[in-house]
Amino acid sequence: MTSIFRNRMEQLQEAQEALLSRENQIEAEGNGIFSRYKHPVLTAGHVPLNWKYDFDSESNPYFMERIGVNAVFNAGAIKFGGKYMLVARVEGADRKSFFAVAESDNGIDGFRFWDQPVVFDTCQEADTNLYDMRLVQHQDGWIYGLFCTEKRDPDAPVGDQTAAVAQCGIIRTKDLKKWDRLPDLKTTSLQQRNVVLHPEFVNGKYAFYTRPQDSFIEAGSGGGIGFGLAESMEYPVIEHEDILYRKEYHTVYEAKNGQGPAPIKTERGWLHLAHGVRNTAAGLRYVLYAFMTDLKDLTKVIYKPGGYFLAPEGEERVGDVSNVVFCNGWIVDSDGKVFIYYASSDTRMHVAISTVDQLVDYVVNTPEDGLSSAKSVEKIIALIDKNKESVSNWGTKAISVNS
Ligand code: M1P
Repeated sequence: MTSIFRNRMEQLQEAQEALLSRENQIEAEGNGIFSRYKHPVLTAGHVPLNWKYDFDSESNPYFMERIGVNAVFNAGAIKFGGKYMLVARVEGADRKSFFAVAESDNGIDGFRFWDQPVVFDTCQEADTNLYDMRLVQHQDGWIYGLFCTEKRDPDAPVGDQTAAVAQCGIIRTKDLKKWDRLPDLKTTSLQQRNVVLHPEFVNGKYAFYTRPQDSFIEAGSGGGIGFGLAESMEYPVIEHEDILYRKEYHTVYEAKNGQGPAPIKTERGWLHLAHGVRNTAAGLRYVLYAFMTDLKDLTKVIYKPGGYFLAPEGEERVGDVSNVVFCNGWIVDSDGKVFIYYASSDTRMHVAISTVDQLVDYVVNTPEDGLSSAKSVEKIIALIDKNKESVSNWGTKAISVNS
């Protein structure tokens, strides 16, 4: 073994161990709705060295990286066996994404990847690229992983090597180790991305949140976040999609939107997190927004807080696809604590924490987008007036308490 090989290997191992064992810290100033943690929870630096380096000093005397990993982002999340599990999108230097499970004892730091990436049947549907898994523990007993499967558009002319088709792939498991591939979801839309399985049966059927789209990038006439039912997961076919949350002019989701993780059931309704996209001179800007649907009619939006819930901040704003936050995984603990796992700029994973109570308060009490500047000012004046009254009441109470 050469000294170059040994030194490099030891330095890299030491640096990685320091990263993996770094304690995370909650950020002091939050907005009362959620609190971010300071350090990303999962990055390309967390990928095991033996996925990238040849540890044979004969065949790799310079201890050179043989397989590059570009980014780790857009992870599905689930609590399993008492651990916080992320099924991350790992993107290689070759642009191909795949899935890998990382686990942590506390959900905020100490995430470590399992020994090897997730393996399942990827031949039957000829996927070129796979990404953005939504994990759902369904009422039927299976854990489903729904993801985007992408391939070159077979109808594109030879001169166009960028045109692609996106559809929803489905796998299921009982242990996060052995995954069975089911047929891809069929809908009447040309393409699909951001498809999420609802955790409960609806009228005895499987319910899906969809995102019909005209082409690979543009949602176009797809309209927004859709909803549809399928008889079975073995032959998943949605014959009709209702649009439950439409794109709308001059909102944070005017260009497109997409369901985030599966919604959380609360006493007031189903709590949703989604991403909204608008176009700017600097490119697309992705933020997260929240809403709530009716417990009985899942297509009825009952609370629609205006504006974004979480937008990229600081280093989150920079990465491979800058100015993006994206969430496809959250975990609710039995005490109501919610771990919101979100990716920034298609590069790394973060966590923010909240509670079901706080999130419900947020969706129920945040005013809707009035869709004009005048309406925004009206809302602020109403709040100022309310505050004047509250503060004067405080005075009275304070005096009566003190006297
Ligand atoms: O680059 C931002 C995101 O773009 C796509 O999301 P959507 O289909 O909603 O525009 C996906 O490729 C996603 O993975 C990516 O983070």
